[in-house]
Amino acid sequence: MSSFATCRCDIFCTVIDNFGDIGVCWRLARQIVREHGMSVRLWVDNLQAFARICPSVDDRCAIQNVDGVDICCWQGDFSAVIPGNIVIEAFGCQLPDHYVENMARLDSPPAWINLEYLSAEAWVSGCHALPSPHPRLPLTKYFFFPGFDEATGGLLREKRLTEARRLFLASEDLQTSFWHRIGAMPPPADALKISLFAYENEALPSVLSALADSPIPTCCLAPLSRTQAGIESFLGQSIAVGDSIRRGGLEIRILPFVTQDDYDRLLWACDLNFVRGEDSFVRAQWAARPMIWHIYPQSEEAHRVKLDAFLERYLADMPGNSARIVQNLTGAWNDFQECTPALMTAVLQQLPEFRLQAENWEKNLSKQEDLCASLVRFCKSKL
Ligand code: TRH
Repeated sequence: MSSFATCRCDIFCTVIDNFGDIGVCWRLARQIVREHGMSVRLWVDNLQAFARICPSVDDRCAIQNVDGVDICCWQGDFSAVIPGNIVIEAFGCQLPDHYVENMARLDSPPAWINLEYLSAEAWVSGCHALPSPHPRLPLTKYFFFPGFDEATGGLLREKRLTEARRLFLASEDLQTSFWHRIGAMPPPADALKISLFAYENEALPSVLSALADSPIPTCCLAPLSRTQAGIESFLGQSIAVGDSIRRGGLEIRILPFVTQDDYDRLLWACDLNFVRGEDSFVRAQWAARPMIWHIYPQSEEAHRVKLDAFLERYLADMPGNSARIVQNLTGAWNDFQECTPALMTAVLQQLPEFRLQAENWEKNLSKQEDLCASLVRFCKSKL
C-alpha cells in the first residue's frame, strides 16, 4: 500500500475537438493538487487548445508547471517514464504501450481509471466503477462515470465554488473588475444578461431576432466561438472581439474567449446561459441560473437519448407549464428549429420560475460528493 500523502497522479488527455476534454482534465488536475495535495502530471497532445482556456500555458514548452500542475506535452515513446500511483486516462484515450508496460513493472500496480463522459442515463450507475482486467498484464482498469446521483462518480465541483460565487455576486467591485478584465463595460443594469456558447446552430438567428423584438431589453454576451456565423447571419455584418451591436431591444457584445475561471464568472453574472458540451454545461448548473443546453452532437443521434435523460431529471420538480417551455426551447435549439417570438416571450416571462428551479437543482446536486473527492477516495481504496 502506498503512502497516500506521496501519491503521484498522471492524467492523460487527447483533445478530440473543441475544449471539453482538456477543460475537464485541467479542472480535475488543479483540484487534485489543491484539495488533495498530490503531485499531478497532465499529459496533453494539443497545447494550443489548452492555451485557449488557460493563457498561462506556453504551447511551445514541452514541460511546464502551471498552478502547481506539471503539464507535459504527450510525445515520444514513454519508455523512460515512471508511472504515477494513480493513472487517469480521460475519455478512453489510449495510453502509450511503453507506459502501460511500465505500470505493470511497478512494485504495486497503480489505480488505473478510465474517466468517462458525463451522461444522465440510468445505465450509468450500473457501469460506474466496474473493473476491466488487462488481457495480458497484471493490471485492472476501472470505469469511472460522472453522473447525477450517488451511485455515480458525481460532478466536478471545487470545494470553495459556492462561496466564490456568493462573494462575486455580493461585490460590485469584483464584478466591475471582472468586466474590465475581459474587456467589456458592465452591461446596462436594466437589461437581462444572456451568455451565449454553442456549436454552429441554424436556430441562432431566430433566437436573436426574437430577443431583438422582445419588449424586455437584453444584453447577449458571446465569447467569440462557433456561434460566429449565426450571429453574423442575424446581424448581416461581420463581427470581431470588442464589438457591441444593437438590434431593437437586443445588444450583442462579442467577448474574447476568456479563462476558465472568468467563464465561470460570466455564467454567475448572467440571467440565462446558453451552454454546450460537458464542462460549460456542468458549470452552468453550479451557476444556479437558468440554462439552455446545446448537447454535443453524436452519430446516429445518440445524443438525443442523453438530452432527454438529462431533461427528465432536470425538469422533474418544475411545474408542468414551465417545464414544457424549457423543453420546447431546448428542443428547438438542438433540432435547429426556429425559435418563435411567442416561445421567447414565454421563456423570458418564466425566467424567475426557472431561476428558482436552477437554484434548487444546484442546492440538491451539491449535496453529492464531488467527482474529484469521489475519484481520490476510490483510487485510495485500490492502492
Ligand atoms: O468545447 P466543448 O464543445 O467540448 C466538447 C464536449 O466536452 C464533448 O463532450 C466532447 O466530446 C467534445 O468536446 C470533444 O464544450 P465544453 O465541454 O463546455 O468545454 C468548453 C470549455 O471551454 C469549458 O471548460 C469552458 C471553457 N471556456 C473557457 O475557458 N472560456 C470561454 O470563453 C468559453 C466560452 C469556454
